Amino acid sequence: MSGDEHLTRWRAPGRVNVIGEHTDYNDGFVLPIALPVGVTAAVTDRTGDALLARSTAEDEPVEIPLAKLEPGAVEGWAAYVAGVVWALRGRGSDVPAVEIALDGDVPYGAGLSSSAALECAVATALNDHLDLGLARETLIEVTRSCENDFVGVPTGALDQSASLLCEAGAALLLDCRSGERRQVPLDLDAAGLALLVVDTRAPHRLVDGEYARRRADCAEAARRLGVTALRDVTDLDAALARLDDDRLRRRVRHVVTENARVLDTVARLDDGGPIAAIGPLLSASHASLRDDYEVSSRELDVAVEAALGAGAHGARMTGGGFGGSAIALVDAGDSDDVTAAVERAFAAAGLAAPAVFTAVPSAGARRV
Ligand code: GAF
Repeated sequence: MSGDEHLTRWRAPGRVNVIGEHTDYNDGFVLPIALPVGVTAAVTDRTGDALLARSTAEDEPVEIPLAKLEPGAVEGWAAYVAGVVWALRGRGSDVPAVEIALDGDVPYGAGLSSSAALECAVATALNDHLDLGLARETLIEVTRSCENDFVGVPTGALDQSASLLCEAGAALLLDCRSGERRQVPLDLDAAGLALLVVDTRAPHRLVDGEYARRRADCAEAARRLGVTALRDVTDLDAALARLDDDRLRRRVRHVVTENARVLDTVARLDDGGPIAAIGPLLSASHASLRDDYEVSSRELDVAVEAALGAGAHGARMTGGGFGGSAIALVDAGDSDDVTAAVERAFAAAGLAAPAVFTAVPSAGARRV
């Protein structure tokens, strides 16, 4: 790689979603914060006609001929790099041979958006280095296309939006239908609170088909109800009465009540009352994801129950589920006690020890 003066370095963060789970692909609302952990991408020019991707986490770099960039041609971590270049070129941006070097500290498989952080770091670094002039909204489309069309995981836009649009000290309220958004101040420190992240270390994998099945359930329910997306269900009782499939009824109930909980959460944050008042909404979200949407796991349930038992104001799984991480809103002074209670509960349940850390609402993707 050439000297440092030629480097374009961008860092894009992982995220936790405060509330609004499995609502993004139903045209609904989400409320994520960016984490201090992230992925840094450095871009340099190179001669020839191939892309070179290297990562400090991997032994070998991967070289990908630009002419061979197509879905299925690259596997593993390098697919997220290749997919961003593929999506940029597909929409007419001229991306020549470059070297992209990655470094990161988002725990992999923890449901904290390590792949979106990687995609967004690569996209913002290339946008800057090649002077592509693309707006953040376009970069969300590019990175989501990488994930959906190149890597082949049918996610919504929550993770990429969080990584690209979040600001320090705030949660991002995003309407996934209109793209309308607003920063909602979230000064946990001043409120004497802490948001704990419990990485259950039970690998979260969206590629196993369960995520796609939830999406298919929602699409089918919307079709039977005659609405564009479940976001459009305004009378939940009437909608439930029209569906005779119990599984679809539960999926609909989760999405509709979850959207309402996001808006309630924001209303409580807006009204200047105690931030801790959002706790019961977080816990209700978990119950809904566990019972109606069926995306929780034993580890996530143990984490949530132990945190609540130790005095957390609210707790829930965050992200896609099926493993990954939970969050707990606690009095800052109780952080150690809640952490110890969660660790004890994992040990008592015969589970491997979780990793617990504090989430601080941090900046979205930026040049470093
Ligand atoms: C994963 C997906 F990538 C997001 O798009 C979102 O659907 C989330 O699961 C659930 O809210 O993180």
